[in-house]
Amino acid sequence: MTAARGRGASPRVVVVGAGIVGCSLADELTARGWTDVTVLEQGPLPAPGGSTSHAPGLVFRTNTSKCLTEMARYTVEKLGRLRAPDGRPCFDAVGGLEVATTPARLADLHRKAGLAASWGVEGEVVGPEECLELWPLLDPDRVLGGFHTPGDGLARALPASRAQRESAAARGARFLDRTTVTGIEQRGGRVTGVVTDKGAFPADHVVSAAGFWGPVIGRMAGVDVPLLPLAHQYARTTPLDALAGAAREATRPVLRHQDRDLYFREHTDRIGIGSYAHRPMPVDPFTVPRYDDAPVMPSSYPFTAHDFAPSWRDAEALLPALAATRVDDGFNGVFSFTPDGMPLLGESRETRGFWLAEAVWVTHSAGVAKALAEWMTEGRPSLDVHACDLTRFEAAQRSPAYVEERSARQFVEVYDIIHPLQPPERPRPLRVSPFHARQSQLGAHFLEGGGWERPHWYEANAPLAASLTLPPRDAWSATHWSPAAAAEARATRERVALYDMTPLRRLEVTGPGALGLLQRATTNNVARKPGAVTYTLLLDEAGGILSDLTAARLADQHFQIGANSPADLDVLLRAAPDDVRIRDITAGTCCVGVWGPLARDLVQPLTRDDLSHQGLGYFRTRRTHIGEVPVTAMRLSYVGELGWELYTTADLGLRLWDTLWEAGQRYGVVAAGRSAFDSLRLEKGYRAWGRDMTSEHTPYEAGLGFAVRMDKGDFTGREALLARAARGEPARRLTALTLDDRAAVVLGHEPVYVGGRPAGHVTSAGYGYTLGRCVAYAWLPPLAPGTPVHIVYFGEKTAATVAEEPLFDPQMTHILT
Ligand code: FAD
Ligand code: THG
Repeated sequence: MTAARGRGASPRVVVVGAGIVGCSLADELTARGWTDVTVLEQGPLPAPGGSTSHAPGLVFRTNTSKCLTEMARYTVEKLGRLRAPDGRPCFDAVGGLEVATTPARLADLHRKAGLAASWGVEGEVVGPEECLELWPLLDPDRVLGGFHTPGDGLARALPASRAQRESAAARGARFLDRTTVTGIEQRGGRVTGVVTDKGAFPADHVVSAAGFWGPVIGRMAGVDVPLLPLAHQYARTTPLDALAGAAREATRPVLRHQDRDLYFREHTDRIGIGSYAHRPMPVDPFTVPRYDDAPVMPSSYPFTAHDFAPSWRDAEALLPALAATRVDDGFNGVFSFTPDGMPLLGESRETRGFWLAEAVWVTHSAGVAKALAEWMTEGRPSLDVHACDLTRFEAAQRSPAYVEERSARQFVEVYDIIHPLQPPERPRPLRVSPFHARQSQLGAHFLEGGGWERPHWYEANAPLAASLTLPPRDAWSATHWSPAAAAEARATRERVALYDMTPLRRLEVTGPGALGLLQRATTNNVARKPGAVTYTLLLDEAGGILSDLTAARLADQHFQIGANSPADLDVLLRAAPDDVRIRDITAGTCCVGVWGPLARDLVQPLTRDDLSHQGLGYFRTRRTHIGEVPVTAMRLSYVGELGWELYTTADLGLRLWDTLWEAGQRYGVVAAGRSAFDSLRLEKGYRAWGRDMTSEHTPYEAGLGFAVRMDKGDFTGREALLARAARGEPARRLTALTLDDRAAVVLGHEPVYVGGRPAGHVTSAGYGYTLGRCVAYAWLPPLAPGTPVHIVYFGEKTAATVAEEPLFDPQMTHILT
């Protein structure tokens, strides 16, 4: 497409929507040299009537997600540099204050302060007096403390949109308002342009930055856009005496009262109040009135005072001075929610050249635009954005029923204290493995991931834990945890356990070009004889880790790939020539991991094939039968024990489980869940992609250099790795730590200090039951084993020590038997 337009010509981009996201994207694209950018907007500029047109613009950067925090940080920096026509910056760093009125919230603010420290956001938990100094209108009897972030504040969304529009226009971008996109044209699976009420616009790339109209634009392109527009109430009070004569729009920090789902900002002599406390009020994006037909603007619905009444009482309780005021004006403003609260970014798998920049807050707008512009112009964003990747939702998770249920839930829970393992309640169960009935009988405590019901531990194993001495846990780390997990870990190390590996993503790569594709797309040498399994990495062009894979060569032209995120399929599909076929076979198949020193005693009698160490060595695969069930057996284990992953089709899964279960009774087999699984892999030092390493890290930094074969010929990322190696030692490493106090635990995302100074953050962590202490992996500068560090967990310091890897079984005696 691009080539047809001649060498050097800038690709033609059409951006749908001139809200803050569309304007920022045009700016970021043109800043990177793409000049043929047309932004089409159905409403009138400068305030076209989408969510941006009335956003109160509060920016709190700290988020559980590092990616969102970095996007917010960039937005704040950029808007701080931009000037509005009145000469003032587009960001006003009045600071942020989140107050606690309950002990649970106060504890959570300490956790949040840890997140802020991990992601490099300045902030501190302050006492009630300091909260009152920052916000004198607060009721002194109500506030237990607060989290103060001096760099947060107010984004001026419309001036910021305008400033970015102007700089984009100066570099050649066109902005056409009162132009409604009505269709997306495509040929051969690629976009070729858009149709509007003012004519057609050819394009090589179309970006939907249409805010809550995203599903409407998506439908034109045949792409699901899993977001739900919801109305959210915002009101402004009548003037307050206490603010009379205020010279500036705002001087006090933006304020959150999350125990009551409220936030506040000043509007010179008034207070603006936003509420998430009311019922979810979904809006159908297909029937939203057009600009000229809307009473105010399309994103603004009439204020429903009765919905606001409880919030008003809560606001008055927090800020008693409000009693002398009332709601002067208010509205129900519409914006987007997704099933997991994260934006929807990236290029569609079905329609190439069709990109989404949807469900983005003002807070993250410039950061999102930068990431997407990098992605479009350079092929990758410099930030790890996998948590925002639109491919993360599978078919069932894109169904309207699912999107409505989950997205409304996100609205309700937006300010709730949510444990990192907490699964949403509905709609469940959604995806289940063939073993689900047996797991339920064993009292599985199911958590959910990727729509799958995943046993975390089994209550049936709780009695086994009675003989174990386990240190007591704090309430937070004891949530979604059970001593049964310790018993399951122990049984895996001492006897044998069955693990449901069904949710592990499986891709089938077949055809004459299969080997060539995997050789070019991944780092290890997979040109080995059928029967070999290879641990290999997917890198991007900059050498960042997109995934770690196992590639099992089942036949000359047939590989089975053990993968991580849905994006892995996209990466391979993009790189695949016509003579390769790639299918995601996860849904129709299943897998049991049988691991432990007695695994061979259990499995060998069930098959006529030789499963001895000589018969099927480590990282080897073969087809065999377990009883009646044809299986593909792969001798590898993420838990560091002898055993196999046994794959079969979904219809035979239950039979496979039952056969193994029955045969295992005399060996004391247990069913074991992810809680034990995670503990065991941490002891063994096996990294979890997405948590321990991402596209922001190279294999050498992540300790995965052993999976890179520089001598095998060219592969994606090789050049970049060479260039980086020439620059010397990596400045940071994924480092194993053990906690000094045997009773201490951390869970991940906590800040790590070396010599008392912030030095990095914990990626994943868990109690190592074999080691008898907590293991934590962390990104840190290179440190010698034995170096003392400390981690901060809920505001408390806990001592830890840099450990030598692997922590468990360095001689491999548990595996090579
Ligand atoms: P929009 O601003 O909605 O822009 C999309 C544009 O696409 C619209 O202008 C629309 O007209 C155009 N469009 C749609 N369809 C077509 C078509 N077919 N053809 C041409 N153009 C089309 N965020 C924060 O970070 N902090 C806050 O404090 C905050 N408070 C909020 C309070 C309220 C009451 C509301 C409603 C939202 C709030 N938000 C806040 C969220 C924030 O406003 C939005 O997330 C953000 O403005 C979305 O920007 P956007 O550019 O993606 O979408
Ligand atoms: N099983 C299968 N595929 C997978 C995983 C799995 N793909 C995704 C993810 N999990 C990959 N992660 C790992 C991590 C470590 C190992 C296997 C998969 C592993 N590593 C050994 C080591 O580091 O010593 C062996 C490496 C080697 O010999 O090259 O076993 O769980 N099917």
